[in-house]
Amino acid sequence: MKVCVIGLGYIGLPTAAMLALEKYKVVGIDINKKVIDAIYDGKVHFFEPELENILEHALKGGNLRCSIEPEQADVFLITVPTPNTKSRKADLSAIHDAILGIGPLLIEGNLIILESTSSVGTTENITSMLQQIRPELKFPVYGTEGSDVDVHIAYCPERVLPGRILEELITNDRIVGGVTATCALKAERFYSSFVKGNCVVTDSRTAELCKLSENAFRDVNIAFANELSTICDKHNIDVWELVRLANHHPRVDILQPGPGVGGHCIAVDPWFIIESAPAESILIKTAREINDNRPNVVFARIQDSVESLGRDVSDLVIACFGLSFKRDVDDFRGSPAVDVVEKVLKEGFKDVMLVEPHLKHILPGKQFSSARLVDSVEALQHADILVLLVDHEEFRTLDTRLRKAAIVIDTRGIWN
Ligand code: SAJ
Repeated sequence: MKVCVIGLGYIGLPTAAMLALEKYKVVGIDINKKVIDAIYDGKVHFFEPELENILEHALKGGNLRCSIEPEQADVFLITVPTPNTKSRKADLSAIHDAILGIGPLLIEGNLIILESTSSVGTTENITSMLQQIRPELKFPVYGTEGSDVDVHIAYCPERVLPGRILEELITNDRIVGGVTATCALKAERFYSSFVKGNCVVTDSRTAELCKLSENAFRDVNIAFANELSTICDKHNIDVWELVRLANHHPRVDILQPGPGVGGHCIAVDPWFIIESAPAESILIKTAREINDNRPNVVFARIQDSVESLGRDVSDLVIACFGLSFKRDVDDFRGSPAVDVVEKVLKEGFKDVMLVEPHLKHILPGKQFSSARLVDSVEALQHADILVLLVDHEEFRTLDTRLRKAAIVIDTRGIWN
């Protein structure tokens, strides 16, 4: 069986490599030729444990090829990015482009699966698009049983955690939402061939909202933890101890407070819900605002600590630990740590040190060019203020007793 995976990013590339090792014939499609050239050189354009290794096996095994043009296949998997526009609207243009690309290639018996995070109703919309592009083929109609169609279409959201993608691709349960009941069963059969978790069948609309709800749930929970953090500051209580104690209750599971929510999923996906039902999404929107405001809260703490030292900012050295959007990844997109450092850089410190094991250099003339990339030891020895922004493994084991700094702002609760 041949699978055409469209979009070779964080989800598409690991999925393509894994399917090739499962003995599917796979062609991976990406509009960026540089991405494809790098893949053939055995290099992955982002860090994910084990991925380069698995990619090498998949390419050597002969079941994986890459191309910039989609080709005919039995199954089309769409794994393209769906970001937000500046005005917080879902940008689904990459999905539409993928549909325009595969529409002319479709033949009877094909299965199309959308995995990209999408607004409610997107799978039905792409089905209507395809019906217009290929009027001679019979496409499914949402809500019907739909056994007599030529092409089956389903929505099966990706749910893997960056840093654990290869494991979770196989072990996570999958939500399989068909445009019709038969579409769901066809897609379920495909996933069951390589997924060890349960494949739970539903309709495409429910599956779309299910994906968005999972990420919005996490966002709301983190916002709750962040709100507790400011309440604890007021009462001079250690929020991490509070959360640890509360979580001893068998039905309480509060997440960890931090400098904000970053990346391209949790901080983005709730806006898909808000856009589609603004009057009804009060809690979800408030949580977004609380989490988006966290870098300002951290920066205000830095300003307070400068004041408490009673020295001019131009006389102080500050060291910020971590820039990525979360621990142990090299992804800086939407990182709250980056937000905080950008504010720090404008403040006029004598020296701004950055410690980030996942950053090789700071390029002259680019973002952070007025900061210095140093190792942990140098930062501990010379900085007057230490700000921990990301809980990378390397920072957990650091002996902060060796520090010169009078002030330590630990936004992740690993040094206290
Ligand atoms: N964060 C906290 N406190 C916590 C947990 C996370 O502040 O207790 C912050 C992180 O530091 C980071 C942000 O939240 O800045 C998001 O990190 P994450 O690890 O929670 O999530 P992502 O964005 O890497 O991946 C999420 C996952 N969704 C859920 O856990 C519900 C993943 O399973 C999804 O596949 C992924 O979004 C996606 O692609 O949608």
